[in-house]
Amino acid sequence: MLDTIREHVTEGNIKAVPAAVQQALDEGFKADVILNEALIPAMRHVGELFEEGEYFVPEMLMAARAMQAGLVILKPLLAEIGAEPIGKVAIGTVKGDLHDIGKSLVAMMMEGAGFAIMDMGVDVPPEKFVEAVHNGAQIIAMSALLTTTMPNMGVTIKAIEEAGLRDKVKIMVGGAPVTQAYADQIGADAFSTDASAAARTALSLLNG
Ligand code: B1M
Repeated sequence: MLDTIREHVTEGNIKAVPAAVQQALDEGFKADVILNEALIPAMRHVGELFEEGEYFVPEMLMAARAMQAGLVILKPLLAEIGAEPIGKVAIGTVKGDLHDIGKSLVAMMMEGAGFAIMDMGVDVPPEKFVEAVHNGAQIIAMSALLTTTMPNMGVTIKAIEEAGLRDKVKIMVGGAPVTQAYADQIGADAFSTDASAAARTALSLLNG
């Protein structure tokens, strides 16, 4: 049954995943086992297929949505058994920037990796990121798609510094115009090129 769920997620079969998850529960599989041994490994595999050039953004989005359809069923049960997320990420597209798709993909891949996600949406001002750190975010993940909005990543990092919270949080950045050199220049802890790499980066930030 877990193999079947993994296959459906990898294929992005949004209808089949919830049905298979429900069937697994009916057969006695525990919610955390379905999460950790089917949904999360399937998304990891999808990330690998993306990095190998076998999958593109649409396939990755379909898989992420299929996984989320399964998560809808599991979430209340996971809360009941107290399965803890591995960490808390607050993610948003920076102030002035309305591009949503890449940020949402990153959020989905991170959720697939086991993180609790606070998705703050688009056009997120620095003070909202600061508030997220106050609310327990261990990682701030900022996306920007415009060369004109990229500087707001640096402004946000400064705001977090000025609030005296810089040592309480790891900060990662990404988006089409962002580079490692830029991330270094503004004092971010990490940069990733795509959603799958971002999920791996978040894991290593948390462990390092
Ligand atoms: Co706009 N747009 N857009 N746009 N748009 C771009 C970005 C642009 C490159 C198009 C172009 O001119 N060739 C250009 C930017 C130029 C620049 O600054 N260098 C541009 C422009 C100019 C604009 C407007 C200013 C246009 C105008 O009104 N004159 C305007 C700005 C609005 C605003 O934000 N204030 C605008 C508006 C829009 C739409 C609203 C129409 C729409 C967005 C809809 C939406 O998001 N809901 C839109 C779109 C769709 C695009 C393009 C075509 C596609 C962006 C996209 O979704 N890509 C884009 C051209 C292009 O990229 N080819 C373009 C797919 C997505 C999966 O990729 O977001 O790069 P991406 O995310 C990747 C990685 O970057 C990475 O992982 C993701 C998945 O692998 N990543 C991270 C992203 N965030 C990350 C965070 C991380 C790590 C990795 O860690 C935290």
